[in-house]
Amino acid sequence: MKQFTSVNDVADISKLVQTALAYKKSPYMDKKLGENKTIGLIFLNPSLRTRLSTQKAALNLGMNVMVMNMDKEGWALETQEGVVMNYTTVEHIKEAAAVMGQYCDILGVRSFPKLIDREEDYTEDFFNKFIKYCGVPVVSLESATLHPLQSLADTITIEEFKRENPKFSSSQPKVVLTWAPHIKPLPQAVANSFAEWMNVANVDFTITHPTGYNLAPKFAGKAKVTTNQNEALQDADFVYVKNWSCYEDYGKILSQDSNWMLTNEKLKITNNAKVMHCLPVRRNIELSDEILDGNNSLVLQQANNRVWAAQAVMKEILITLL
Ligand code: AN0
Ligand code: CP
Repeated sequence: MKQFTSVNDVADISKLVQTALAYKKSPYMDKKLGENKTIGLIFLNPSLRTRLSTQKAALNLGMNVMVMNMDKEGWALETQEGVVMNYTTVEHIKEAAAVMGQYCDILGVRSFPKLIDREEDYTEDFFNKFIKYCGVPVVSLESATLHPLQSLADTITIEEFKRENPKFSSSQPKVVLTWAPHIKPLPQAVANSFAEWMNVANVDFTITHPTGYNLAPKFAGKAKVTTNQNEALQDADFVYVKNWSCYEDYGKILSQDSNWMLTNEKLKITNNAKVMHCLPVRRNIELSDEILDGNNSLVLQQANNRVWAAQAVMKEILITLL
């Protein structure tokens, strides 16, 4: 694998999931693979899980890790061509990315969308320029439109649960992605990415959200879509909860309807579904205490699987550098 920015970079998803689950059993089996290799993790936005799980995964592979909080400690980056840099930006991405590429064998980058100009965000302007100028393999730590390390961890979590439950050996699980309320406009990246991965997984996939919250068609793909949450939850085996701001009325909040928050009462409609969320979660806004503290929540298992997802991805990239 030369880069990891979307599901399309993965030649064999099932093999990647197997590799991750093998690392979960034996974290240090490839301790020599990353010897004398350096990964740089560049954050333009906050992070807990991505930052720590990716560092842990790199250490398990024997790599050196450098972390830079670009938003707080780096120079403000310019991305436009041909501008006179007489305002707030101090350094151009052309130099900054090229310099980081000289210090690192692999770079991980997190850069959220600005949620102002849909065209700029959905063409992944920042990410593509970073990839172009750094000259080394890039792992997405969440881009403007996608969060593939999260979706791989989510896929692993569903696969683990399927393996433990014989009923899924003959039938596809029903997976529902449901919008949830939030007080801030959030990226569509986690939802887009989950949809992209579920659309190629062996599952029956439905998306539910209030009117006006359609995801970009290229990510929603062949999923069933309904604005009736109760109808979507019927017989669900997994319910993935996430807020996102509007794609159509770009970056806007059209609803904060608390009826969309998942509760134990709503869970009764489902097939005793397991509940997933990428975290961080605002309790009693996006998800109720009773769900997060209850037996159906898989959120900590998902966070745990972030380590093995990152380790499997780094292995696939490292073997191309040998
Ligand atoms: C971010 C998002 O929704 O993309 C990161 C999630 C992993 N969440 C927040 O900003 C709260
Ligand atoms: N789920 C996730 O990516 O969490 P962080 O934003 O804390 O990294």
